[in-house]
Amino acid sequence: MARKMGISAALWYILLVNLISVYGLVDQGQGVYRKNSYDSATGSTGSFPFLMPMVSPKTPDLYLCTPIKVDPTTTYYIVGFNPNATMNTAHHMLLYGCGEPGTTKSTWNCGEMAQATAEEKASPCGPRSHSQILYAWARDAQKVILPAGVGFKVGKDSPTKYLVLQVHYAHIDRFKDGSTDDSGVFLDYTEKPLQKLAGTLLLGTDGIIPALQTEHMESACEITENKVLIPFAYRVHTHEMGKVVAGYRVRSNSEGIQEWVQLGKRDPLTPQMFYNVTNTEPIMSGDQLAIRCTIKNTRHRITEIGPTNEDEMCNFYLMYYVEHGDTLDMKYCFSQGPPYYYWSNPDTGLHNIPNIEASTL
Ligand code: IYT
Ligand code: CU
Ligand code: CU
Repeated sequence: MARKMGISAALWYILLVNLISVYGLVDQGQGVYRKNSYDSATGSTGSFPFLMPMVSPKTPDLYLCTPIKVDPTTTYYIVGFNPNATMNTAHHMLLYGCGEPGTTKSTWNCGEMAQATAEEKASPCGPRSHSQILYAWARDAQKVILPAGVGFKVGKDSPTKYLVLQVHYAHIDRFKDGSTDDSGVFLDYTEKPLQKLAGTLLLGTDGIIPALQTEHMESACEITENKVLIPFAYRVHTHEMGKVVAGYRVRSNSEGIQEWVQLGKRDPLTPQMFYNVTNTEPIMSGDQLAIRCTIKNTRHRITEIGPTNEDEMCNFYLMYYVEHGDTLDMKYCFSQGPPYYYWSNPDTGLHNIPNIEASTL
């Protein structure tokens, strides 16, 4: 929430910084890591404020990132996300789990759409680093609590060594007088080991959409790891020409007929947050996961998959947990997309494909 710089804000900031260094889940930069003694003793939940460090963005549509290094001596489990933002200030927020942050700075420009200007910019996570989205906020979305006993593992025993918060500042009028902002998210966490671990799988496509055409951008992967996944949330992402994004679990029944069970289906131009899946039935080895984005190219030229608003994207994030053991080694499921890959290609092993546009499936 935006705050005017003043004595109260300055005091509040000092208090916050103190709070971080004493009760730190994590620390900025190369600080000292302190254990959260009350937490490890009782197994209770702590709340870590992961907020923008009082920034005052000066360019419209800025995507700003700020990192925190997770205390590498301890394993933590994030069990809830409590947003501190309003849509008057922040257009969206994404929380990334990274192996390395995109830069060593305390804030940087990290827009996927940020064009190659003279200005420096970098992705939320470092190049070739482990990277996954843990949380997404838009449009005054409420607090998110993971299912009971489920957590995202971060820190010592996890590839997530840093958390990076991205805030999209669409309108900057309110910062003209020097006001500052501390949008972000309070992370509910525990040090008590949790059996049920949360993970995200990102399905998507590459490809091109011919001028003035509606394309189906499709991808599918078989789960080959011997794990049982309980899906609980999904998020879709396209740019402005996306019409529908849908995801399915595909499983052959005893007659050998493939049954398509919907995991989620949305208009991607509604707020791109995580929503509850439409079906929480387990996903098992041998099942396929299949996604489709329907994209309508209204331009008189080809549109490609790419990072800017002149390009498109087709993404379906599936958030799941496992009852025991580790999350999937498979983190991505991308296809070449149109004009090469379609569900209906003979070599995909997909049959009984639903007529998505016409049906409620
Ligand atoms: C080419 C593409 O589809 N990019 C997506 C998905 C993506 C996300 C992550 C690709 C990689 C990642 O490490 I995390 I490699 C994409 O950029 N999606 C945007 C965000 O920038 C992540 C989105 O809002 O979903
Ligand atoms: Cu945004
Ligand atoms: Cu995108």
